[in-house]
Amino acid sequence: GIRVVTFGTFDVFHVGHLRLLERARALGDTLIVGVSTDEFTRRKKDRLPVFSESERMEILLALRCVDEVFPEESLEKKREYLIEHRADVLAMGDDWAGKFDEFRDICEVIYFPRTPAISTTAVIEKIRL
Ligand code: C2G
Repeated sequence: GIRVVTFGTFDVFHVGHLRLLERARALGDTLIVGVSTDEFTRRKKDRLPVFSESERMEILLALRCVDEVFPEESLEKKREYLIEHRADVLAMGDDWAGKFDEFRDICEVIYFPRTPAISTTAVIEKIRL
């Protein structure tokens, strides 16, 4: 079967995350999600996630569209992860458009349009008000 891999933090899970995962899953038979560790998230976003990596992985694994999860520790390991998980397709939201084209030598690389007007930051702001 076709193995699709995607990566992300998926903190404060929302419908933008869900739509991305469902579209990614629809590209193949198995969806494997690399979930950014707390430490990697701190470096990437300059703040700790609201939910811990084990909580975020638990939520993702419970979704019908997700088959497997693994911790993503850095951007530099992306090629390693794609090989290890035998990715046929790498699927990402288009906030990363072009950023992962270097992996087209080992898998198909697809960028999906982001769901407009929803983000973890927007959710945090909405609750804060
Ligand atoms: N997403 C989306 N629409 C939104 C918000 C997010 O389609 N409104 C998608 C993003 O494009 C991404 C996925 O949901 O593909 C996860 O988003 P984040 O948790 O913000 O992931 P990010 O921190 O960008 O991690 O190796 C790359 C990364 O670790 C990406």
